[in-house]
Amino acid sequence: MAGTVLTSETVSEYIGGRTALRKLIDVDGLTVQEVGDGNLNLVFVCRDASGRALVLKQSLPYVRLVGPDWPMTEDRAAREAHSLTVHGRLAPEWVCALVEYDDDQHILVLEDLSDHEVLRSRLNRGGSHSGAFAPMGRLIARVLTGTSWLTLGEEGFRAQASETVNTQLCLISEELIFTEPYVDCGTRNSVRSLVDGRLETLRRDSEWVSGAMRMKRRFLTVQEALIHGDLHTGSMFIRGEAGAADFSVKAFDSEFAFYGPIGFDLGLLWGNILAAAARAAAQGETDRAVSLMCEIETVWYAFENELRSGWPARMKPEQYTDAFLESWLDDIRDDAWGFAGCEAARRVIGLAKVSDIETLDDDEYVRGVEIMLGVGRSWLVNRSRRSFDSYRREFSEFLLHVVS
Ligand code: SR1
Ligand code: MG
Repeated sequence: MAGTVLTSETVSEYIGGRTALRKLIDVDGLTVQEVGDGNLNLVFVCRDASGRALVLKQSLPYVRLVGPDWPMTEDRAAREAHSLTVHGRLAPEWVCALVEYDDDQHILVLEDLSDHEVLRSRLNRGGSHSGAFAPMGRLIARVLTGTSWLTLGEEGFRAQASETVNTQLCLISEELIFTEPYVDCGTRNSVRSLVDGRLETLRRDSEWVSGAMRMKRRFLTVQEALIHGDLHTGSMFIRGEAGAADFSVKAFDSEFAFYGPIGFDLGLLWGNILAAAARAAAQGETDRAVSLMCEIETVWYAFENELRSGWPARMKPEQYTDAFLESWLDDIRDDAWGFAGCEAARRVIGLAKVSDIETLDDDEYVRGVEIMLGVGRSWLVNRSRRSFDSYRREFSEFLLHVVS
């Protein structure tokens, strides 16, 4: 079956042909459902008669969202398998487990998380976000601690970084996040005509455009850790309510992983928290919007505390002093604001939009877009040494202006 694209009909045969998988699931009477709702891959949930389940994810040689006209390396599956393995070792409680990886057919076999839901879906229907974000802040810190030169040493770090280059997937991010929203590329951007004027004003805003180009430079040139590369609320599974015994939060879908700026993972998460808050505000749920926005700080302090707790174990403390840590944290936070601002804009303007905003009715959409573009612009342009107090105040001012 080498080189073939899986279908619901061929999955049983595939599993039956792999010794390790046959021990985990019974292929007789297997039910198979294709559930891929992402932009790139095929995803099959396979369940046997006794309820045992596995998930198979296969990279296609093109971008699923667009079709064969946009070819894409299947090697992204290897990038995902590697990052899941590394991140899973550092934080097994918060990372979807990789069961097996088939490099020939670019198939990842993953733990079944059908009893979880995608966080974005939960947020869109007004569900609880309590407890959802702190684990991601902690995961990002563990990834930074565990994959940076401070742990691997300079030589090991460079070797890892060069083995995990992910050129085509990074190019997607460079184009969709840092280029196309800022220069009208024509075909791939779109907004409802109701906000055309808003977008035209922004495009004439040279501070906004040059702010984004500065972030593109950071994305292209900073190598800090093996980042997830696409960590948003649609790349997080959640189960149960905070405090309950079955509560669980897991990151998945790390095919964009590469050695990049750690603030990118924080910033993407923040930009998507803003999308959830903008949705709530646009629907008149201002208290919920404000409480969602508090999750930005939650992510940060979880990240910062986890990083500080691993700090004593770093290599070469005589070089990497406590003062270095403080300035590094400041730099990471500045990066995160800038990346969050870019993420907010691209999720409204660019090809890969978010359901938080896209499923709003027209009146709500105009309000939601105003918040995403306005708050996002401010984060991007005024990112340097920005305080959490000021982002909270500013969001409340936006609410007054946009929602009242
Ligand atoms: C063509 S891929 C578009 C987007 O989907 C992924 O989830 C990433 O967010 C990417 O930017
Ligand atoms: Mg994805």
